[in-house]
Amino acid sequence: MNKDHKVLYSGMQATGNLTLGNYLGALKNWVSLADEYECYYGVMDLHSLTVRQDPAEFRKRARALLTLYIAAGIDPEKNCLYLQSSVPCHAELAWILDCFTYMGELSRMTQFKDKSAKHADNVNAGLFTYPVLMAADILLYQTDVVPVGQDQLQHLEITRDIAQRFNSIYGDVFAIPEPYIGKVGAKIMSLQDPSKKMSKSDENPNASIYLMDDPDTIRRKCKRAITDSEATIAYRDEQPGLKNLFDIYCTCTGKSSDEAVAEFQGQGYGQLKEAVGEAVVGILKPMQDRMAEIAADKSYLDRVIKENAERAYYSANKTLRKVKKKIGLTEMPR
Ligand code: ATP
Ligand code: LTN
Repeated sequence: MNKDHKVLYSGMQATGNLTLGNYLGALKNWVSLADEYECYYGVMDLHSLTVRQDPAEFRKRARALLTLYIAAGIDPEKNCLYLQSSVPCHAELAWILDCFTYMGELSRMTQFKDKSAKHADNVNAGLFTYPVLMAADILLYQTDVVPVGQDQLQHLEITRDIAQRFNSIYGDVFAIPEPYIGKVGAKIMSLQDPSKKMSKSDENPNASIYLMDDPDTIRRKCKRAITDSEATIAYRDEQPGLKNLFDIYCTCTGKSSDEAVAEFQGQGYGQLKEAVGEAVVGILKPMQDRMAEIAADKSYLDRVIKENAERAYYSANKTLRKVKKKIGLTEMPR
């Protein structure tokens, strides 16, 4: 981990089956940032508790997500990959920051409004204070940049507001984080409705390619992707289904859209869909194989979980101790 570099923080929730959208839109970019920043990537298992989880399934899922980070190419020796719940400072700072956050601010969060409308039977207080826990995640590590999707920008904004409010009372305790907007904002759309983003909560399983889909399923989903009846190979907004297939193809192969359009000129949509399927299999299959290898070595993963949590705790606790001292909580006598 490069301590001379700026600090980068991000994470994903251990809920649902991750899709190709999560990989191409987030995880793949994280891999390339390791040399440039001191990176912390959390498995946000405390955030997942806003929804009821099956305990055994949940425990497996959190480990699997950490395994996926490693299999995707994030080196756990150079970066800090850890489970949020292994570092108690997150929950502790979240409580303190709760007392510096207003009900009115939290009521304006669009994710809260959306999710409480969707899960009207379980609008718990955790769902309401979710952004404060996220602020704690980020602020504990003196983070400079946070790569997040468009939907999380509002949470980053409230994080900055809370940090500035705290700093204006107690001095410069927290670094003020900036959003990190990736170079290619690969937003992958649903294969069945290209006006919607590919999402792990989509009810139609053909709409999303899951990272754990086997090669035949991936090929089949690509073949069935919705295109159009124009029968012309082009990369343009008027043909959104085709454009999405090109986006997937280009992000998987590293080709530009011009190169890809030239490659398939004169061919049918069927050939393009086949090539997209192969390109996705070419990326996902090796990653799945690596995941199986890592998962088979339980002691390796246990060691990664323990060592990285210790490193994360060391950094997080430095900030937490400073916060406690500033607000006047009693330090443990030596
Ligand atoms: P949900 O379906 O539950 O809303 P999601 O699939 O949108 O979940 P998140 O957990 O909200 O996933 O996002 C994890 C990360 O993946 C975020 O950084 C988000 O921007 C990114 N991401 C999710 N879906 C896509 C997509 N279709 N294209 C690009 N990036 C995506
Ligand atoms: N809310 C985010 C996950 C998340 C996160 C974070 C992202 C929790 N804490 C801190 C960046 C930094 C999501 O749902 N994608």
